[in-house]
Amino acid sequence: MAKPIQIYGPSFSTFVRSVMMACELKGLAYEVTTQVDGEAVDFHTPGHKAIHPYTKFPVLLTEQGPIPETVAILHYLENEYGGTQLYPSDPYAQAQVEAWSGISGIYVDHEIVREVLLEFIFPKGENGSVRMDKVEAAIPGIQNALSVVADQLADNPYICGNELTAADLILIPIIDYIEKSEVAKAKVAEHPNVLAYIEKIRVQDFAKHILS
Ligand SMILES: N[C@@H](CCC(=O)N[C@@H](CS)C(=O)NCC(=O)O)C(=O)O
Repeated sequence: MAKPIQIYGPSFSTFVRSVMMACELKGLAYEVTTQVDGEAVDFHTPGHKAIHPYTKFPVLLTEQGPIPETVAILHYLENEYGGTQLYPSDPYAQAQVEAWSGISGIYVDHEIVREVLLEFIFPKGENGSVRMDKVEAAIPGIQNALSVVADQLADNPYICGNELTAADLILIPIIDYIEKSEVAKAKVAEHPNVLAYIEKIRVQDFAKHILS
């Protein structure tokens, strides 16, 4: 029996979740791990730097060596394995998936995850408190990101059209977290199509255990 695919990182990470969902869609057995070659490797240590030069996760651990960066991992899974297709074959459609993977993983991630959600997970205020002034200042960014997503979903059930693609896998965990957050749940509700999008995804088999 083939060894399960090894995903280095914590399962709460949005990008780790993107890779987990890709494995689910492709019917691949996988493990989320903090070990490399059978040895525990703590985050942000030299061992982590050896597999990702900026000590980020996820990193896919393959027989041929580590693959850092979510987009590279998703492409690898697409090229190496069968199962649900995550990238369309038409060049223009594929470029749209690349574009929306970048927009989701860089700009939407920045405005929602880096600027707001991480402040709740790793509060940097006095005595470990959440810096609510920072959070308040970031609300327009959340609104902007949600408007961008809502506009893109205006005519389509998925972020790049009628089919779920790799770009959705990058976006979904971000929208899931922000929709569950007290601070911005109401902002998501202002965009019924974004709310409908995440609610529709949450009940699907590939996502339900990961997003719960
Ligand atoms: N461009 C990277 C971003 C990965 C990333 O920022 N991951 C976060 C977790 S969601 C992380 O590694 N955070 C730890 C850190 O920044 O030290 C990718 O797409 O894989």
